Amino acid sequence: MKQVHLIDVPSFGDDRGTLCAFEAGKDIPFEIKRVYCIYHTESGISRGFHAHKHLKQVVICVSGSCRFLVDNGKTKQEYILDSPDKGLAIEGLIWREMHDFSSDCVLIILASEHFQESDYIRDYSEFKSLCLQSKL
Ligand code: T46
Repeated sequence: MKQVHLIDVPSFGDDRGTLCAFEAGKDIPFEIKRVYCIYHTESGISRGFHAHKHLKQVVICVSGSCRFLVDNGKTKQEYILDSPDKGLAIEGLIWREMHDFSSDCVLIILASEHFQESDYIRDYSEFKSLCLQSKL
């Protein structure tokens, strides 16, 4: 799926622990305008269930794990996010869902735009018809 890819950054471990870094303009394929976190999601709870019209994002799991589903209206793909040195980059018309959060899961999300509810598509049938229109 060309609108979604994993970014791997090197991690530097020594006897003090591990450090890894995502650099704007190098690893992150957009100017970062917003950073938000998702945490304390209880097991059995799922999140997301929407797409974005214009937003680009990179999702990094800095603690624990979750299953992240992406859907371009034709194909669905799942990623297990479980490491701070991997970022899931998403752009374009992609439906996303997050499932199977571990109790210690913390996601940090880097976003290309400020928060705007009007950028969300929260209805799956609207998402599907926009996918069809965008392919015309
Ligand atoms: C996404 C996935 C991965 C704000 O006020 N500011 C913000 O920057 C964000 C992201 C959300 N909000 C408000 C909007 C809702 O009242 O926080 C509340 C929870 O947001 P939502 O239900 O959209 O959260 P998720 O976890 O379903 O989705 C979030 C992002 O909204 C979304 O862009 O791609 O994480």
